[in-house]
Amino acid sequence: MLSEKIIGIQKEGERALSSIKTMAELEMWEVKYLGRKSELSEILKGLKDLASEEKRVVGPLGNAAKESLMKAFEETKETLFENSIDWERERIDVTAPGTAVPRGHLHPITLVEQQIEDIFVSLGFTVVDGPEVDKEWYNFDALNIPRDHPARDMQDTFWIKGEEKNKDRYLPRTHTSNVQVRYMEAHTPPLRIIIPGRIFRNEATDASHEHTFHQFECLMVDKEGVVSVATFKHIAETFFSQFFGKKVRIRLRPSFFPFTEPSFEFDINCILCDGKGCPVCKQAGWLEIGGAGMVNQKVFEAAGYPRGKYQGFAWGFGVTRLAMMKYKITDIRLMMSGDLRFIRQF
Ligand code: FA5
Repeated sequence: MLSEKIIGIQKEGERALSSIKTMAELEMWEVKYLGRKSELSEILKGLKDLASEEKRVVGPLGNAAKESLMKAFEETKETLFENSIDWERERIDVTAPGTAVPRGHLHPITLVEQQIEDIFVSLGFTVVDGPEVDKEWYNFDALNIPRDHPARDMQDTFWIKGEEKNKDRYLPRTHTSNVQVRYMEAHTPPLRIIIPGRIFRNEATDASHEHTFHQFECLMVDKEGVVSVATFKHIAETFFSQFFGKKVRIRLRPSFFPFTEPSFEFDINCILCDGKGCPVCKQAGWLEIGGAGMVNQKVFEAAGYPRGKYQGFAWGFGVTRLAMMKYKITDIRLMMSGDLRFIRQF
């Protein structure tokens, strides 16, 4: 009796399975034929109450029917899944041309800044950062430029509204020299640092002057008698020769900066005409690059160093102007114009 019933269930289940078309139907089928409350499960649960002879026949038959239905169920599930995939849509054409991903790139000033940093790091210098908005003290007073001194006029300054009456005002720095005393307050010589950064000046702009541009500062300090003007000249010549990839000579001219004594402007021989004279160097054979000098003892004092113990040089120049020379750009205003036709050339 039970054996016939089991065979009947199996046949009916197999027939029902063959006409199933969707996953939802299959789930219902599973509950009906293999679920915990299915007829077949009830029979198998009741095996324990059967006489042992009957058990020996019904048991294996019931388990075989269950296994066979489970196998058929898995096969149908697989077939339904495969049929549900739209193979045409999923097809990947490996020969189709790819879509180019637009790539960004670095600004010419960043490229030049990175090259400068690489050269100086190879010479044993450390790259130091500093605030773009700083106290008046670090930008001026600590560098021997007191509030009412005419030297303040050398760098036209932007003042921040509301700061005018404050004793120690904040201002957008007018040069990277603001980091000199900041760094020396926290470090004792020997020190070799470079400070690249953005600076701000309240200036009328023209082809070679911007109100916002990049400068670069170099500071090397050691005990009295170790670092001299000759050290500066050697480092500067080594740097510019590496930067332009050819031998560059330096020329010093006497000048004045309140934070250096003696002070000089320095020129490099024109890299376009090699010193012969051309329109870029205005036939002089030399190009003005920056300012330099031996650090004034008053600056060391402002940093808390004892007078006369240390000696060093500092120099600064316009990174923006150096980038112009390198890439032969004739108008500085292009650099910050945001004009993509210009930027995309680098
Ligand atoms: C200074 O800013 C000094 N702090 C440099 C210095 C550092 C001297 C350490 C001694 C010791 P100056 O104002 O001359 O100096 O500017 C330095 C360089 O910045 C110039 O030689 C020039 O290359 C660049 N520069 C100055 N003004 C502008 C401007 N408006 N636009 C673009 N570049 C400029």
